[in-house]
Amino acid sequence: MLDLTGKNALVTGIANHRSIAWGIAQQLHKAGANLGITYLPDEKGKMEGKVAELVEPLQPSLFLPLDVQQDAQIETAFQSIQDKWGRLDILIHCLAFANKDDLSGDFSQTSRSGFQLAMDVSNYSLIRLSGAAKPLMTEGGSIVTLTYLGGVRVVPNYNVMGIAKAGLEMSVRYLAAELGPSNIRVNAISAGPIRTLASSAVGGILDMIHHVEAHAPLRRTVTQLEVGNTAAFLCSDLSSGMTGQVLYVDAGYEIMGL
Ligand code: 0WE
Repeated sequence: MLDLTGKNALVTGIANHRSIAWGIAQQLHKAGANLGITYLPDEKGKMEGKVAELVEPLQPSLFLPLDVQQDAQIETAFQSIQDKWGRLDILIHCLAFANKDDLSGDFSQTSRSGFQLAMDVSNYSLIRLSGAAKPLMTEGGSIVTLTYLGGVRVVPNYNVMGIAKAGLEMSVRYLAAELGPSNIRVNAISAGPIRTLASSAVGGILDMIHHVEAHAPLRRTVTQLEVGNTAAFLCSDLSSGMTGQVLYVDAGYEIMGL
């Protein structure tokens, strides 16, 4: 059934045990995938140590620094994949960033540099990593990214990230159209709000979670492992006929009008 044995999967975006990317990595591992994990390098190497310790039980065969704002790091990472694996099958993109100042207050006051930062990290990085992955996905492949409802509807304070996610969802469609002939599928998961390092830094996230618990059809939020299961499905042959799609893993919240 859902079998990823022999598949080489690169997972980006793990920061700690709450990361959605961590939920995805665990489910891909459970399905038998061979993992490569990237982390965001910092000066003191703190992140490297923390993420290395977290992912150790999954026995990744690659562990690479990757700051998607650095072209040289992207090149080095994919060279390492080429050298070590020869072939890539799965790319998991769980990266987003905006200045905290741009996630509250008046959207009309978004700075040019803040807009560019959000777009670069949260949208362009998918385009760039997909372009780097394409020549390595010689037996087809699956690319999965994470999006959020705030990219298609106005969610208070999501602001510039909403514009980045709207663009990201369109990037998914253009990439799906280009990469389809190479049997590389590109899809997005639109996850409901989850307490993570990123979302916990946002004022009012707990109120949003309580709102979803009260109003979503399933009367609860979703977990990182549930998002991970959908990612595993999108990476497997069970979804071989799907590309360019946005799948909502949100306890049904997206269907509600009030
Ligand atoms: O996409 C996200 C998180 C995006 C995010 C969060 C932060 C917080 C800390 C991007 N950059 C930063 N930069 C920081 O300095 N989510 C879907 C979670 C999220 O973020 C929100 C939300 C939700 C939900 C921001 C405002 C309103 C709702």
